[in-house]
Order: sequence, then structure tokens, then C-alpha cells
Amino acid sequence: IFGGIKSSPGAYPWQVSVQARPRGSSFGFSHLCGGILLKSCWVLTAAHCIEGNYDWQVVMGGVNIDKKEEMDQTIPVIETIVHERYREGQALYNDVALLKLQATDSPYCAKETRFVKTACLPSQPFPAGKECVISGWGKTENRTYSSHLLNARVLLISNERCQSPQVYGSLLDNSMLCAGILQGGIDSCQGDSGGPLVCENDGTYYVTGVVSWGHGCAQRNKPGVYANVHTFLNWINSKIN
Ligand code: 4AZ
Repeated sequence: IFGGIKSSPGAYPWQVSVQARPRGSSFGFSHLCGGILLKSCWVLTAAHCIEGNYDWQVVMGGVNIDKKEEMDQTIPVIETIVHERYREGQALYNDVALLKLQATDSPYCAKETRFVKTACLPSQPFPAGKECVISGWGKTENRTYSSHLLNARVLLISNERCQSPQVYGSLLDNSMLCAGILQGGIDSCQGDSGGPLVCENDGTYYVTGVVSWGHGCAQRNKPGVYANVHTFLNWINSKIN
């Protein structure tokens, strides 16, 4: 996150760290992407995160990914589901995937605590200009990953504006959503991918976007691009219900 501030424990309780290690190896897991807890046993992330022959796990509850914290819950992933029409081209199309977690205390996987809670799926899209929040452990303006979970406020940008030639032109399709600050300075970045863009309404937070791509990070006229969760509701519900 560029232009962010440190998050307090429990402020973004749906945030997860998606971690990988080469399949079958005895290496430790390392943070690869963010993710979003939708249900006790389901995490939403970006499809481009789920590539290669890896074992996967998710860690949630804590704010520091470099040390073990009391509120951490670490859960193995038992199945990865990448969107059937995910495609990597000039842009990332249908960049969503679901991770099914291992039940620890059947039927529960993640246990709800002060530090771990699910985010809601939106029933309506939010309007352009709405102030929403991004969070993650990705690269910052110091060009290093952050060990502490950071967050930043960004504005939703209309697709009409984001499809203008000075911004992303025809790279943008309707399953994508832009958010940021067109002047630059505040954005998601590498390592935040798969993580949440959430918008609040009446005290409830709704997952509006999944960090997907952008040209660089926090550059003028190059806002972050997010998978537009509203357009994937049927896909998500068909997998998790
Ligand atoms: C990346 O490389 C990446 N500024 C993620 C988000 C953004 C750009 C790049 C958005 O994973």
C-alpha cells in the first residue's frame, strides 16, 4: 500500500495473508498475496495469485506477518478454484479465485473472534466518488513490503473516466473497477493483490473489489484496478453455497 497508515488489530478482520511454499517441500510458507474472508471456510483472492505448484495456507487475525501473534489463525487450503474465464493478456480478466479452507473444528475453519470476521458481499454497486478502503502487506513508497498491515482511503472512479485514453482506455472492461486518487500517491501495489477494497454503508463493510492490477503503483492517472465483485456474485455464490 502506497500512502497508507498502520492498521490497528481487528480493524480489517476479513484481511488474510495468502501464503505459498513449493508443493511437498519443508520450506516455511511465505506471503504472496492478500485475500478476503467471505465465510468461515472460504477466502476470495485474485486468480493471478494462484499459479504454480504450491501448497497454500492462509493466515488471519494478526497485523504483523513477520512474527507469530496470539490472535493469528493459520489454516491450510484444501482446494483452489480459479475463475474459468481468468485470462492474462494486456490486462487481467476475471481475476478472481476462491480458496477452500480445511475444517479444524467441523464445520468451522476460521473462528470468529474480535480479530477475525467475514466481510459481506455487496447487494448493490457503490457510486463513483465513494470513499472506500484498501489494505495489505504489499510494497510501499519505500519499495519494500510492509511487515505491518497498512490501509488507505481511496475513491471509486467511474468506468467511463477510467476508460478515457489518458487512464486505461480499452484495457478496462466492465468486470473491473478503478479506485484511487488520479493525482497519484495513494494505491495498492505488488503483494496487495487478492486483498480487499471495502466500502462502508451504515456501519457494515462490503467487499467491492479484489486488488488486481495497475500500471505501476500510485502514479498519476494510473489508479489501481480491482476485480468488480458485484459482477462475480453469481460465480461466487455458485461455488460457496
Ligand atoms: C501487482 O504487481 C500490482 N496499483 C498490484 C496492484 C497494482 C499494481 C500492481 C495497483 O501485483
